[in-house]
Amino acid sequence: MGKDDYSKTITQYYSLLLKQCKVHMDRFEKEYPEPREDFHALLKESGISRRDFLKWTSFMTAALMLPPVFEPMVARAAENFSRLPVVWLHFAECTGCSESLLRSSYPNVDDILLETISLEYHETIMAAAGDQAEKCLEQALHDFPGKFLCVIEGAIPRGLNGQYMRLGPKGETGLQIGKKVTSKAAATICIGACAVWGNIPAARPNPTDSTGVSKALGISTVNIAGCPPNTVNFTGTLLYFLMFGGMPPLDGQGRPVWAYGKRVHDFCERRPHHDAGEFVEEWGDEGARKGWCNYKVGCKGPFTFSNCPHLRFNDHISWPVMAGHGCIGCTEIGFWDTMAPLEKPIYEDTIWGEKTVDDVGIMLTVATAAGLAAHGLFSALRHGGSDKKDETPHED
Ligand code: FSX
Ligand code: SF4
Ligand code: F3S
Repeated sequence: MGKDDYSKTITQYYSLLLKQCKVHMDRFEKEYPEPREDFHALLKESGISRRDFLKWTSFMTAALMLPPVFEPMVARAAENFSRLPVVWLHFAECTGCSESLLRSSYPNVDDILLETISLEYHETIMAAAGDQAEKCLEQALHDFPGKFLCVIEGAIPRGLNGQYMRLGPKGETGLQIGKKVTSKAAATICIGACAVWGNIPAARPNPTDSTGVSKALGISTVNIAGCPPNTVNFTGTLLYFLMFGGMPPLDGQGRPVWAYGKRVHDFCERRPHHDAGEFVEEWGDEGARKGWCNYKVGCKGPFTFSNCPHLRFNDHISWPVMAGHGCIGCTEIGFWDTMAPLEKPIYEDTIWGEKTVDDVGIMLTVATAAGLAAHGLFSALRHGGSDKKDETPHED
């Protein structure tokens, strides 16, 4: 195919996609409740100008890997954000994910979007409690079957048939509530490493036999990984759902490719130091003061797929490496067990012995791109390629 034919095909593809998006949004506006909030009035109240909103729109469109012609659709989806009913469940976790999403001293467009979200049920922030809360949940399942999004924070304990976690006035187990709600949802989004893989609640020896939602309930989930995840990765995924009525392309671990398709190491501002062999050898040494690479003090950036260096946190202020620590790999499969010990480098016990960090990183990149079981490869890395079985109880 020539260059001109290729450009023509791409243009045709995007114009079809745009048409699809418009059809879906027209239908969405007909079928879903009226917006609960005047989004532009809220932006104004928060001091966010029209110009800032347009800047955000083009940033978000590019982040979602869409061409600029989709910017008006991203704006339209943002205006419709408050029409999408959401049921938000909490299982075994620290609630840091909600905290990170909902707390913000200087709200930006993403924070305003989350403020407008139509939360039919959210245990942490809803005023209702006990029976009253239970009624809100039943009402949402009754009013919006097949239309609401189920967002889940936290791992699900499976031990003793789920007895380690009982919730609500009826004392249902996490397993029961999870099944009941997700079976009626349009889609289930796991937010945070706990809901995705189990994380700390599932760390060895995992006495409650906790695991991620997908595995515990035997369903497919969209996984917004991280501990906690970045707000933008969540709002962007919801915007995509509003625009197309489905979830964005996902990688083999259920993570949206637009957010988790690239390695932290490849966009890290300390990468030139890594390539020049300039490493922090111990905390507080000269290298640390000069902002050199944190690989030798345990940075897992070469093994971690996430857009943290681009997006950063807290209104783009900082991210783990910029703050002086290594990336602990919180968006990666089997976190936390697979990344522990957090302040020790990984390559010391790899099957390749003294390979450079980049050699190992490239192998992981190739394996992930090829859709291989990254966990299997990772287990091999962590266990020195011996026959020793991966003992991670939540990842069999
Ligand atoms: Fe887990 Fe989230 Fe880490 Fe905490 O809900 S991903 S422990 S920030 O709170 O689930
Ligand atoms: Fe950055 Fe960590 Fe990679 Fe060093 S190892 S360049 S600190 S991501
Ligand atoms: Fe987590 Fe590493 Fe990003 S620790 S927040 S994936 S930089």
